[in-house]
Amino acid sequence: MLRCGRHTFDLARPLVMGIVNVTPDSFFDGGRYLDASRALEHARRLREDGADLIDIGGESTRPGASPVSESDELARVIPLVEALAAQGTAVAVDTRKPAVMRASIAAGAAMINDIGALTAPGAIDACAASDVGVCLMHMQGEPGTMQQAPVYRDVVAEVRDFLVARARACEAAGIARERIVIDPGFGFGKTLAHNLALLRSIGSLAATGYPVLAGLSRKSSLGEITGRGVGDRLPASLAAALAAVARGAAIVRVHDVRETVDALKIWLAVDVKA
Ligand code: 7PJ
Repeated sequence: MLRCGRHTFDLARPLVMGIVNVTPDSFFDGGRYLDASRALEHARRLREDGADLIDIGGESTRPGASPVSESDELARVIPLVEALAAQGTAVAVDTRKPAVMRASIAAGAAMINDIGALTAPGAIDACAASDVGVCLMHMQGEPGTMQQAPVYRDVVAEVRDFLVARARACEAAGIARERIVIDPGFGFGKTLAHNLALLRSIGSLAATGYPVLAGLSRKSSLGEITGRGVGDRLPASLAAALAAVARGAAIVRVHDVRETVDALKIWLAVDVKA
């Protein structure tokens, strides 16, 4: 079971988190949903398509993206969180800023999804003061420069040890274990080889006992393998989502919810879990 505010998820089947970026510059949907009503409409569509959670991001973290101020991020994100939460949608907010976390939680967010794994001062406390779920993601370096020369001695062990340490820090601060998700952070300070090693080893991350979220949707590693641009990575993304789930991922974070839900239905029909 995963507890996220008033939402409780059964992890017996994989969950789908649908992505809505309200940014001018995200790599796939940047600029498309900057208008709040369009973002809301897109989020509703993703819900209808079968998303269990909607992930709202107001800060692009792609290499070279410009930083966003706290007030801009709040203005982009909070109205959407309020509107979606009021409809009963489980909303995750993708942010690194404690002030955005606190405002999102007050607006009804179910989960805080932090690519910084709640390392900002005050971030753990902002989440511990509520009952939201938290997604702790691994990143090497900072978004602007992380892809320049990522180096690991043992990428799987380092990512796993970091995530377990962050999860323990959250538990020590009062965030119950059932509220915690871990994420290897595909593409965040990782080469293709690092990403593949982590994908192959999702089972060893899942063996920590924390549910694992995998975010591979349309990422550049898929482009490196297929030679396709970001707009032509849907088949690769579906294959990556299935590969992750087959190795024990509990949640997949995707742009293409309808297609992913269909792919998972086939996988579930074959790989029946009693
Ligand atoms: C991830 C994320 C991811 C989690 C982004 C993109 C780049 N949050 N936020 N995991 N990626 N938890 O949308 O591809 O992989 S931003």
